[in-house]
Amino acid sequence: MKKIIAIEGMSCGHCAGRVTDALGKIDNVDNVNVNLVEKTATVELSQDVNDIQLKEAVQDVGYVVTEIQSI
Ligand SMILES: [Cu+2]
Repeated sequence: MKKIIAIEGMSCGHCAGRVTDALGKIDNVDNVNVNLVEKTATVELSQDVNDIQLKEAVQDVGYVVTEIQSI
């Protein structure tokens, strides 16, 4: 499954790298793709990961999650 995480506050490749690393460390997150223009991170999951866990990982590195959508 995939989830699209809407994130406020990312402005450059450094931000994208921080978010990618933070999400990539979570168990069952197989792949992370940050889109700076759309202000999203798309995560591919081998098993469901709780939205709260995704949100906290992003917020711990300094960005704000506004929405998480399962696709
Ligand atoms: Cu930045």
